[in-house]
Amino acid sequence: MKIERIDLREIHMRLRAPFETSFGTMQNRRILLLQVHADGISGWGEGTATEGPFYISETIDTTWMMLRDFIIPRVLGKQIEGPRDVPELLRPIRGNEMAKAALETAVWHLESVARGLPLHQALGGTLQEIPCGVSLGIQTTIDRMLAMVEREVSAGYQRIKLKIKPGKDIAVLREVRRRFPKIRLSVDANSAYTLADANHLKQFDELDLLMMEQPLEWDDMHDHARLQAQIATPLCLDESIHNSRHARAAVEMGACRVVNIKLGRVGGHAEATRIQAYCAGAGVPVWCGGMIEAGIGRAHNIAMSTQPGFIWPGDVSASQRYWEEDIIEPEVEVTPQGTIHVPQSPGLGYEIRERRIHELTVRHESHSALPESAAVLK
Ligand code: OSB
Ligand code: MG
Repeated sequence: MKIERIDLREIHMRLRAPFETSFGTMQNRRILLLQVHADGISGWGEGTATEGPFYISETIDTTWMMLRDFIIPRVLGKQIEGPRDVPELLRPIRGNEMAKAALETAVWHLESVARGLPLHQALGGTLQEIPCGVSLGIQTTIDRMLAMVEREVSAGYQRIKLKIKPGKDIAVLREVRRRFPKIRLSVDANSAYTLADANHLKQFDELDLLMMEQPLEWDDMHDHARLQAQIATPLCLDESIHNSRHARAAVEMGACRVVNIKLGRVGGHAEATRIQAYCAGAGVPVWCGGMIEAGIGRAHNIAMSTQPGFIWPGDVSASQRYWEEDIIEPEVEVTPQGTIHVPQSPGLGYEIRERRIHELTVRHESHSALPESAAVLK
């Protein structure tokens, strides 16, 4: 296929409710969408960077800039065999995984359309139905958190994850565990603690948690290994894992016993596939993390999660938990058993609501191979 044109769009969407983590609160989501055109068809990818560099270092504006100035020029006009060529073309560019993933995932979508295959099949996925969990933001009161847990457990979700930070942790957790003694429960600190908090975090062992996600600094595997040696709760790394080398290092040094895979954070489907394969071989469960995606990112997450290494329920939940109206048709729905049926039609398996995307667009650039490399449309 020859990459003829790449469209970058920024859309604005408002979450139905604010989402609070240890690094801040979000409600207005600025989302980058990328559409790649080749051989008369197109594929879509979604950038997952947030507005500020508070989860990992990338932001929507750094991803836009890296795509425009470095990534798109390396692929535009090129004849490629398929999506597996994309990481190779981008190898000289260091880091910037979320920017690369927006393009790489779009090329996977395009190829699956070209081959008439559902994306999950093109990726080698086998599951027809994936297990789902939810990630609940920090709440102002324990009662509010209990009410949210109640709602999601009743909806069928198979795992409840609570965002925590110092001062908003053990008391809430004890109450949730007392009220829901049987549920699969986990926590995510987004790097809000230090190794000096080890004794405090050790108290969490009494709560029978499935895992504790990224308690320490985003780039500190060494201290995670030291913490894991002191606590029984399995650690899961999110922010620290940007590629399969990181996953192997973390597992080998004992920095985690579970891995969260996010397509954006690891640079796309090829690397996500490699990480889950390594983890499956090492006996380390992986699960699909979320970045408050709109429907295109959500559909990519679903396809990714059909691979055999994805053992635990992901943070992949119904569109309606986030948005009044999503950008795909049908929207992502979750069964009363807390699963998503993987769509079996070619491509993403969801139609893209291009009119809706048009309405939500605040910026659009079209980069063409010929005759000019870039034309700003809006
Ligand atoms: O750490 O998993 C995280 C959202 C934004 C940034 C980081 C994280 C999250 C979530 C939300 O936990 C998961 C979702 O519901 O999409
Ligand atoms: Mg996380």
